[in-house]
Amino acid sequence: MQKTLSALKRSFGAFSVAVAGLALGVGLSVSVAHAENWDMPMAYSDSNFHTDNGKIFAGCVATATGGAINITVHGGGSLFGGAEIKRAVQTGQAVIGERLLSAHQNENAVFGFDSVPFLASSFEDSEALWAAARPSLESLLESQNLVLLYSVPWPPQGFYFKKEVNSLADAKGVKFRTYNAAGDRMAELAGMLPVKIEAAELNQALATGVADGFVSSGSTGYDRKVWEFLTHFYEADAWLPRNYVFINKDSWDGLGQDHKNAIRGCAGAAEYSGYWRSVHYTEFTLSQLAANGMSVGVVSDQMKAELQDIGKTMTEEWLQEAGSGGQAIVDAYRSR
Ligand code: PCA
Repeated sequence: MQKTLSALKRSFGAFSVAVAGLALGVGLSVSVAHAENWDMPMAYSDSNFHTDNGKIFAGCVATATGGAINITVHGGGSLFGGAEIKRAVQTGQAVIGERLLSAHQNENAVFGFDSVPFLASSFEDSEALWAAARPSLESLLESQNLVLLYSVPWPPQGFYFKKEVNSLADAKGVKFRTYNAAGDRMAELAGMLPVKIEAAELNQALATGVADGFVSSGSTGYDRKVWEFLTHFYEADAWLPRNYVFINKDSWDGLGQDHKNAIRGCAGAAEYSGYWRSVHYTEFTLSQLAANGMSVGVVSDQMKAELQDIGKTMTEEWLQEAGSGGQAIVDAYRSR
């Protein structure tokens, strides 16, 4: 067993930490009478891979702590809506939660590092960018009474419409649902009319004509069955925004080292498996959009060039807003 464990550790990097965490959990004798029960609000649908990954993480923590910490995942914004989750965890209304990192871009531009158009538009680049940004994000969150546990990217972002769109001129004036400041700015520069809406409210917005298009991945289009309202998905690979799971710092500081190790181990495993689930979900969800009657394809060359121009403007704007902190992330990413 010992030999098998160390072989696993050598081959699986972050995943090995979880194996160690689980092994530790098996050896613990915990009185479940003192079990802690934590709520974990998450913003995306119960069927989504982030949410499912969060449930597996919760199961891992229960096992690795010998039943001392039980986390209940509340998907689809059912306990707190997406926009409320960070504050809820900061203030201890929930111990742990998940949120879209770039949703906090208005608070501090550094949070938007993952939504700078075309800075990182593949899974590999997204991981390299995350490695460059992680230390800054950890300290930024720590200054807000939060401890970062793990982060998983969404698939690459594209555009949904109700009609064929081959250039920005075709998209002009479209009421366009976004989920962060970068999406708003991109829509604005493209001549569309941005409206920020949580994924959980997307269907209602499409059904009532509040939005006739949106930015997202194949994943959210599939989760929300948007073929009921829209006809086209254009792959643009504009960016890969990340979700992150975080815990209230006071709660974290109150944990014993064994439980911290167990949670860190499970978080490493969740980051690793979440990444691969996102990779595999990409093709699956695009094929499902097509199977349900949508036209799915890459943006036209003209549209791509127009979007890249917008990307240049937005990169300059972001670097200005994010200051030396943002520049340090980009430098670290580019010098890899
Ligand atoms: N889905 C989420 C964020 C990015 C994505 O692919 C959404 O549309 O809200």
